[in-house]
Amino acid sequence: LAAFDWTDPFRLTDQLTEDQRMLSDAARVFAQETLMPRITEAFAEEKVAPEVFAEMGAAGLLGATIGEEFGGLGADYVTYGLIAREIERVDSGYRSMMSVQSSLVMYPIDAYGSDAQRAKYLPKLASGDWIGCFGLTEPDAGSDPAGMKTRAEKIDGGYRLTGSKMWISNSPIADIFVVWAKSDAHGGKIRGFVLDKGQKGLSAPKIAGKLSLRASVTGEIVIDGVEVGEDALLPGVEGLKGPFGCLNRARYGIAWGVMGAAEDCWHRARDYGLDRKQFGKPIAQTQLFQKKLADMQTEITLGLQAALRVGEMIDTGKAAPEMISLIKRNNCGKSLDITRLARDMHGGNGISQEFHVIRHMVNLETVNTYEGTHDVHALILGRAQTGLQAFF
Ligand code: TGC
Ligand code: FAD
Repeated sequence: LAAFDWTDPFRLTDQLTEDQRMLSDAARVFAQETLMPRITEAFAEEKVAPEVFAEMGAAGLLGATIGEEFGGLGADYVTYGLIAREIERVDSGYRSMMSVQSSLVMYPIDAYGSDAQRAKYLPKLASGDWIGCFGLTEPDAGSDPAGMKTRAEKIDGGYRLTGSKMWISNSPIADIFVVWAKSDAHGGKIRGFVLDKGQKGLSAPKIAGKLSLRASVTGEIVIDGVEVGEDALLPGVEGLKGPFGCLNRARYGIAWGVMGAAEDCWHRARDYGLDRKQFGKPIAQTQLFQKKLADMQTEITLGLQAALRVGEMIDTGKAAPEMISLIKRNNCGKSLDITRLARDMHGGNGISQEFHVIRHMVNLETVNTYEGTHDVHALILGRAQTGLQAFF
């Protein structure tokens, strides 16, 4: 029988291609060398850091699945997931910045945009020269985006948009705003629009007072009669399947990302338990401590294997949205449990920024909520099993 690698029980690494391993390793080096040294201060001071986008862009981590002709890597979705895992091993806020840019801004422009929109926006978004945001949620429409109030009315040569979006990652520093609105000219159907910073009536105030995801800036989008030309409309999609098509990709990336945060907490808890002595022996030599480590290892191993399976199905065109709900929900919930365990296993030190675990823990409260809450994904899976929708 083969030897057991406690850090990688099912030998995930052996299941990857050479290219996937190489890009994952490069993302890990970037995350540890460029992001890790600044995270404690960025989180504590809630530092807005637009330069992180250009650094990620230079490392090839923005829009990795987008074609090389537009500045992407033309990589597969397994690679995208591996990148998310490495960035979130440092912090969920940095992963959020990367996944909004990649899955929620570049993806819809690539998939639903015109040739002119692709040529105008994608290269600058890939390099990180431009920062993007995605406006779906509104003050009165979170889990139920169909209830959005933002409207696009037809005017000569284009549209006038009015409404407001809430809890939007990157919006205060964004150059590009992908927003979703009900369009009168399209029978009230939801359509996507690409707005540019500086357009009259468009503003994005920061939301202050966040105690989670503090390294990633979040804001509103106020759209007060913003007038745009026909060229601002994303021509290729209509209805809720537009934003949901983007969310499928971002939710999938989150399922990998949160495993990175959980792995960081698991390894830190193990190291701490080996060093810390109480009652004359390392706390890692107690049964309760080892049970917690075994639970962490088990859930992470299963969660990563599930994410890899779904990634391979996306790459071969066989994935269904419900598969993504299953791994987004499970991996977020399990990672949140793991970060809480790690916090406890560090004792009093666990609440200090120096030990990192409480930062991951409070971040994962957000990640468990955004992109569809834990319970909303349960309802999606419940509907798929029973044929009965229980949302309303
Ligand atoms: P429903 O009737 O289920 O569907 C309406 C239309 O949409 C289609 N559809 C999908 N298409 C592709 N992928 C999916 N996952 C899809 N889910 C639904 C569906 O086929 C239908 O199409 P059509 O052509 O028949 O009209 O719609 P519903 O209103 O009943 O939906 C209910 C529910 C709960 C499933 C849905 O609204 C939901 O998922 N709510 C959660 C909202 C959410 O996830 N918001 C995320 C905002 S963005 C964000 O959080 C970014 S944070 C990023 C970061 O910082 O990292
Ligand atoms: P609500 O929908 O009001 O939910 C509150 C509670 O009610 C939850 O527990 C939920 O599970 C429960 N609930 C709701 N409906 C039901 C039901 N039918 N049955 C049972 N329980 C139910 N959005 C964007 O569009 N773009 C972004 O970039 C973005 N970034 C974000 C960044 C951060 C830091 C945060 C916190 C949020 C972000 N969001 C973004 C918004 C996020 O997607 C929403 O917060 C999320 O979808 C939940 O919506 P809500 O906050 O309105 O909560």
